[in-house]
Amino acid sequence: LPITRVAAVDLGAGSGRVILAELADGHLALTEAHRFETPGLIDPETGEQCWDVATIEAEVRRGIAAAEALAPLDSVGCDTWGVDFVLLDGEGRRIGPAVAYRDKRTDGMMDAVFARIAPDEIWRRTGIHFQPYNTLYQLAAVAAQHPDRLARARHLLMMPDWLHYCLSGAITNEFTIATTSQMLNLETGDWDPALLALVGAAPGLMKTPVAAGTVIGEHVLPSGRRIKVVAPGGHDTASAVAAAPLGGPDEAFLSSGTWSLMGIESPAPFTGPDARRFNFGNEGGVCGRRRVLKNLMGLWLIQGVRKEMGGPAFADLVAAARAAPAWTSVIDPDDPRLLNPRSMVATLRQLCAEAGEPLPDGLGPLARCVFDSLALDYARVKDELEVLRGAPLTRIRIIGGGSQNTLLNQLCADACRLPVSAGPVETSALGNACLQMMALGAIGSLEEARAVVRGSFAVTDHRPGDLVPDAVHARFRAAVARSAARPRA
Ligand code: ADP
Ligand code: LRH
Repeated sequence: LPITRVAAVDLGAGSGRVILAELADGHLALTEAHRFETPGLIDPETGEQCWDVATIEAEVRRGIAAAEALAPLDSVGCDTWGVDFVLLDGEGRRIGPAVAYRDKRTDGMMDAVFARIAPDEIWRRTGIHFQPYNTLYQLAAVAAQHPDRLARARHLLMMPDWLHYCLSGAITNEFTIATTSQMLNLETGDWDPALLALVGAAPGLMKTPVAAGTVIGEHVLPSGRRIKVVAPGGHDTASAVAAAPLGGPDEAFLSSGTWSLMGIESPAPFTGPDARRFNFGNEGGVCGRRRVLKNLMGLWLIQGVRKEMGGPAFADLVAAARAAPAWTSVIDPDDPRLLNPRSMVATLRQLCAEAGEPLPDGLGPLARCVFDSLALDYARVKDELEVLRGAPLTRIRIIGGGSQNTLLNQLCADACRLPVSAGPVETSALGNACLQMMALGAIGSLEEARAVVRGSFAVTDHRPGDLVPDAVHARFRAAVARSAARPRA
């Protein structure tokens, strides 16, 4: 059998990588060709917090060339974080900066949108969870703050679509990333005309989404050789879950990176009152699946602590947390003040003070506060998922960079009182590569892709050990209730 080689471009909000994936004799091997910190910038005119898309494009091109230097590629495909986009004019030129989802331009925008359409109606149309940074509210901000940009725009490309455009010139919108916008109609799978009109977006601004695994164009390598461009699951979480070695419908996934995305895979969406009440979303998956999940603040919190504490290695940070006393300071990790705080450390301490918890001091206690709080959050979502599906879960599969955190994996098992399996680490790149290989005919189905992943990568199991006492869960629930009762800015 011939060897199939693809380049998976995977951009997380924390770091980007280009990975060479090689399939030979039913075995998949990954080689990292290039890695970089996802560059951001402040727009000099508006002060908006943006992605440095020129540098991102250059890094991606460099990475693809580096992968090709390792072995001749058959194709390339890109996945990125959700919700962010680029506007293009009629000549294909970018309009304005690529503003990042944590920028404060969306402050107050949810309420502005809700004044014109009831949130229940948005939910009925999209089945997507409410987050202030969803594309819907970002576009409402563009309409309010820069109407000229929207008036000139002829295309809206989500970040992976924009990368595909840079690489091939093809203008497409891919389905999985489109669902993160909260503007795709759950029933039609196409952009919802009422929501487009609401933000003043022309009907043709986005194209009818193509399915993950579609060949959308060609990329010309520096050598002049042409390779296929395949849209994988453009949303990194869709790609990650595509490659998650889920053992059946009773297993939950926890995609652990800058965010913690926790949920279940389902053939049908969950649109009932429990899903709405708990704020679960039904994101579009590959091959007709849905991800019924929740966005939790995740390792963004530890990234912030790390930055303010002199940038220790993640392994040292985990060791410091392990040495600190357990379940001492617990907070609600999803408090909106943690989305983009001036100081992560000061805000974590402030939340501890408000919850009547001891103030963590120093690297170990701060990291411990983050990991303990995240583990308790996972337990809360586990309970909610069990209510939603009316049946217990049997295992949690942690995938992504955060699956290397053996302390957090164990805390998750102890708090959720369930077995945890950790790995693979580069699941987004893996799922991206698998969908490319399906488009190339080298892998027959998603089931086969998951079997290949299972046979090619080891996972580490954690059994529940020191179960977390009920009193700790109660302290956590009190912190969450306090945070929910706070008036929103
Ligand atoms: P994203 O793609 O969202 O940027 P990743 O999946 O790359 O995120 O995960 C990054 C996170 O993984 C880091 O914030 C860190 O918390 C965790 N991580 C990375 N390496 C290690 C390690 N060696 N030990 C423990 N945690 C790690
Ligand atoms: C994780 C992720 C997540 C959300 C967020 C904005 O990287 O894609 O699923 O969409 O970024």
